[in-house]
Parts: sequence; structure tokens; C-alpha cells
Amino acid sequence: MVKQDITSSNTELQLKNLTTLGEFVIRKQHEYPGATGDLSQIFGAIRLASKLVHREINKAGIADIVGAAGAENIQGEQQQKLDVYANEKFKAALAARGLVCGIASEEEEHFVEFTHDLSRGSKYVVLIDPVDGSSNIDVNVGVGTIFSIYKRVSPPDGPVTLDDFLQPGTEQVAAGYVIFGSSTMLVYTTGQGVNGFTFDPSIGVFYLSHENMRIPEDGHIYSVNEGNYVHFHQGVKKYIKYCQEIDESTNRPYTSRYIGSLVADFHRNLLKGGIYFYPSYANNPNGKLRLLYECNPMAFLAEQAGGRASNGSQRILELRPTELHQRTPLFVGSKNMVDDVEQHIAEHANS
Ligand code: AHM
Ligand code: MG
Repeated sequence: MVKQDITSSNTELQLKNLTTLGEFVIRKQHEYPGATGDLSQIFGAIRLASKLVHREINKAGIADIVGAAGAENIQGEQQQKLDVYANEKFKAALAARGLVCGIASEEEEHFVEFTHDLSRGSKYVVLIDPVDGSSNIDVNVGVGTIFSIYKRVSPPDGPVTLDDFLQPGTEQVAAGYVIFGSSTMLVYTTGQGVNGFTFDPSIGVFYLSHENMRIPEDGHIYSVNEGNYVHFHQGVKKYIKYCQEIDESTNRPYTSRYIGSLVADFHRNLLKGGIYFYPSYANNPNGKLRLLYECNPMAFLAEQAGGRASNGSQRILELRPTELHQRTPLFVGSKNMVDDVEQHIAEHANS
């Protein structure tokens, strides 16, 4: 991983060597003869909306953006003002470029078709969680935007259909997240590795800061809401106990870290090695997280970085979606850790 230094006192000189997100996307596009530049434009829209959300998040506390918006989304969860704001900004930015024919969002019950002339015949659909972990906003903890891009499967001259959105994760053209943390970063993949860009708010530009990100095969961090422990199935309980046992050869006990913000937990584990999991529990056989706009994009990123993502027994990317807001258990992160948890689950499948 190449890290570029922007902390030098001679910042102007250093900046000359930095690659911006826009330059990087165009450079990649030139590596593929026949590429139309559509994806570059979609990234332009995501970049713009991310900057607006960054600005708003950084005003949280002094502007009227913190707290509940007074409505519930389709999942029956309180919508935060920022959820509503971010949803509108991403929708508007994606609609304005005319390359996307519709989006599906955690904040909308149904998919939204873009019907203006500009979008007619567009080839792509976007699925998005505009602000994941938004309940953390009020307490100044990192949150993120998660996105996933597919080519539509319906004829471009007809209406957008549900099938355009209900595609398995293996069909993703690109996916990524923006983490609004101690700094804002955009991390994405188009299936050619994972790259991360750090936002310089003073000039409003994302710079390539983490090139070709790789997740260590053996991590030492496990991230789960252990408050749900009593409700977990036996295999998951046994795995948590395994993480806590002493074994010098595997560097156990592991460290427990849980922010409660998928993007932030995933990002840390991507950099340091670890596993994030949200299993099924009690009366929630499918866990909490949504397959299409939370799990699939993270699974694509994890695999592209050398990691794995599973629902406990199957590869997340191969699950066949049947509903827009479908949930699935998720185990994602360092390859060997996901292997281990799957093994524990299989061993205790009948207990
Ligand atoms: P959200 O999309 O409503 O924000 O829910 C998803 C979030 C994840 O970011 C996070 O990992 C998880 O829910 C936390 O849930 P819990 O508080 O049950 O641990
Ligand atoms: Mg979410």
C-alpha cells in the first residue's frame, strides 16, 4: 500500500505528486479500451454528494441537522435529519448526470425511477444507504455512505424494473463507501482492487491516499454487538469464546472493537485485519443488515481486498435477492477469520 505524505511542511510541493479521485478514475478508464466514461461520471456525482454530506456532518451540533426527522423509514426505524438530507443529495446528484436510470435507497420504500429526458436510456442503477449508522451522528461518532452500482437488466428504452435492482452481488459493476470519521475518505472498487481517497476539505478534493488496499489474511480484531450474545446460535457463541481464549500460536485472545457503525468497523478491520459480524439472533433469523445496499457492497470490497464475506455458510455475493430491503446475517473481513467462524457454525449446526 502506498501512502502519500500530505503532512509535509512543504505542502504545495507535495500536492503536485498527489492523484485526485477524478484523475484516478479517468486513468483507470483509459486502461480499458472501449470504456465509455459513464462510471467516471457516476463517481463524479457520488463525489459531489459526499462533499455536501461531509459539510453537513461537520456542522452537526451547531446547525439544525442533529436528531430525528420525525418520520420512520420502511424498516420502521427513526429517520434522522441527516438520513433525509443525504438521501435527497445523492438522489439529485445521480439524477443530474443522466447516466443512472434509477436508485434504491434504505430511506425509500420502493425504487425511484428517474424519468426526465436526460435519464432515458441510461444503463445503470445505484443502490445506496445514504447514512449508515446515523444514530451515531448525535454523539459525534463516525458514520458512512454505502453504494453499489449495477448495469440494468431491462431494455434501456423501457421502464426501470425491480429486477434491475434484485441482482446478485456478483453482478456489481462498482461499489464503495464514504467514511465520515476523523477524516473523510472514499473507498471503492470496480473489481480491480480497492483504492482509498482522503478528502482535503480546505480545497474540496479527494486525494489517493491508500492505493491497492489489502486486508490481512489473519486479523486480531472481532467486532460484534456482544449485548446480543444470549440470543446468538451456538456456533456463533462458540466462535466468540474462541476469540477470547488464550492461544499464543494464533495470537489469541483477539481484541474486541465495536463502534456500531458498519462502515467504521469495516474500515478499521480492512486496514488492520479483523472480522465484523452481525449474525441472526432470537426472532431475527436474517440478522439486521440489508443485503443489497449494506452487505453486497462490503462483500465486494472485502473480496477485492483479499478477504471474504459470508452469511455463515454461503458467499454473500452469490445470494439471490428477492426483496429490495432483504436482510441477511453477515460475517465479513479477514479470510482466515471468516473461514474459522463458518467452521464453528457448521460444527454446531444442530445444537
Ligand atoms: P442503520 O442502517 O439503521 O444505521 O443500521 C445499520 C447499523 C450498522 O452500521 C451497525 O453495524 C449496526 O446497525 C449496529 O446495530 P446494533 O446497534 O444493533 O449493534
Ligand atoms: Mg444502514
